Amino acid sequence: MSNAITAERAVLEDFANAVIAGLSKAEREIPARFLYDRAGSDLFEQITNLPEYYPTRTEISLIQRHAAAIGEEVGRGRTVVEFGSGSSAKTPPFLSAVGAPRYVPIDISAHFLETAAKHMRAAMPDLDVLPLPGDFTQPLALPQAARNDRKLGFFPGSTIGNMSTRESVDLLRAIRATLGDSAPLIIGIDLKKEVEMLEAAYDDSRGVTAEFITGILRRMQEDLGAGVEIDDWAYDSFWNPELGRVEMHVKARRDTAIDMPGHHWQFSAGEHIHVSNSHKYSLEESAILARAAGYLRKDAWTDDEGIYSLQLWQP
Ligand code: AVJ
Repeated sequence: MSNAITAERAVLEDFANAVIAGLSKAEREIPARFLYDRAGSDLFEQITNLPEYYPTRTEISLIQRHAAAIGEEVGRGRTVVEFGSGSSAKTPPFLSAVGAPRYVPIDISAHFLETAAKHMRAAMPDLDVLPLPGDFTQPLALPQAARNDRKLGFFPGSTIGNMSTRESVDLLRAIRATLGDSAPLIIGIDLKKEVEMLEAAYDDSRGVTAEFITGILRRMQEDLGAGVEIDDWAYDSFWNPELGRVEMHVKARRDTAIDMPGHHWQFSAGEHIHVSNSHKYSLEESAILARAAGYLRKDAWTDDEGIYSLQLWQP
């Protein structure tokens, strides 16, 4: 059996186990990482281009504006290690601005990693690209050739927003372990702001986010053969001020059920399944997050409206 098929089976088993565990809890949930299959990743890509979804374009303009100064500050010519590189769309301008000779993109999806590596080699022929497939929530061994390089971590996209603060601290400590004690980290962090702007970003007028989140039910049908009446479910999202996050749920429009071999879950009208979170931090809170993970926040660049930040952390 090929490695690709073995890996795909492991993902499906992981998905099935997570669905069974999550739907059997009192507070029903399905972890957000399962949103990003091929169709889901395409939808997320569309989200990043929506007028209401401010994070991507704001971050791109912050990178354009400040990457050269970042290069001066940390010293040009470091090997850039990107966590969760995905399609690496915003990476080439960053790499040129900081004068990176070598690039190590890390992603759990070997498929996206290969696409990104190909794209990057075509865009920057002089760059040494060493893709590393893996789960960066755990400390990883970097490719041999990059191990003794001066490194610069790059963690854009406000990916930590998906996790609770607890989980973020663990993840950031793993990143610090992967990079070593002397490598600075450039991280994108979305900031707290007016509720209206937050709620619109996660419930856009074209319904792309609704399709993305309810897509978890489609994936359960397609990949697990689950019995789900998709029309019985609606998208529901809201700002949770106590926990400082936008919550994304699917909500039963009427009494309904979900079935999997050996399992039957009943839902009353109005019941929720929690699918995703997007945590937001104030600048002060993000400095505390840095400290908890073993970093000092050296700089935070924000846009004129103060809605998003690009930060430089030093171990
Ligand atoms: C990929 C976690 C940064 O929280 O803004 C966007 C995910 N979900 N719309 C975010 C997401 C719905 C996104 N992150």
